[in-house]
Amino acid sequence: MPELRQKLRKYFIMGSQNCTGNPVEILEEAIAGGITAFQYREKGTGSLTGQAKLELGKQLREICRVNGILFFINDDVDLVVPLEADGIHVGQDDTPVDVIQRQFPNKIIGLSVSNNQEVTQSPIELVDYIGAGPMYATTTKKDAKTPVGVKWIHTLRDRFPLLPIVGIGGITTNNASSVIEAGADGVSVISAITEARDIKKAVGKL
Ligand code: 3NM
Repeated sequence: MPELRQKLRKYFIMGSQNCTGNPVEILEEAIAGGITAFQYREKGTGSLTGQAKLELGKQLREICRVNGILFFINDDVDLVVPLEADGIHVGQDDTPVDVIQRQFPNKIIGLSVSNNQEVTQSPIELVDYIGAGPMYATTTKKDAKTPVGVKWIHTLRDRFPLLPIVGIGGITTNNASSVIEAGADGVSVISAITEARDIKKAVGKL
């Protein structure tokens, strides 16, 4: 578990819909900058489907494997086996955690929680890490909830002293340190990397 906490420190999430440039090059630059985990999230307007989604996933997966970076799939249960993912991340409205845990007993499972009610209704004991957010306002996820701020990290850390926790949503090179100082093990970001003018520098500052 301490090892997972370290590996979630700089957790880059991306799909082709988030990239103006080549996703493969963006991932390679992010790795050169020092990301520690990657999630393939091919979702929303402009995202790839079917074979194209699988093919890009295979390329990104291979880059992570070669570089020793954890590779996660966002909710896309069907991609876990073909892409040999290390883990899967789900939200409250996705495939239930207990179903995923039974289907993939050896995969890392991440779950998003935004409030106490979601914690109460979730089997946290089956989860390897939690994503807490949105920390700040974000335009990347169209249906993102109201920002909960770093107070939510404090609340979760008090309640789960040893569980790996990552903050997500609206995290930038300027506010990432507040999320870590509040008790998170890592920061999950999309636009802070995909929209950075200098990706390597941006990752360094996260
Ligand atoms: N999940 P950016 S917010 C994928 O609150 C995602 O659960 C969120 O993008 C949640 O780093 C979000 O560009 C988008 O704000 C994160």
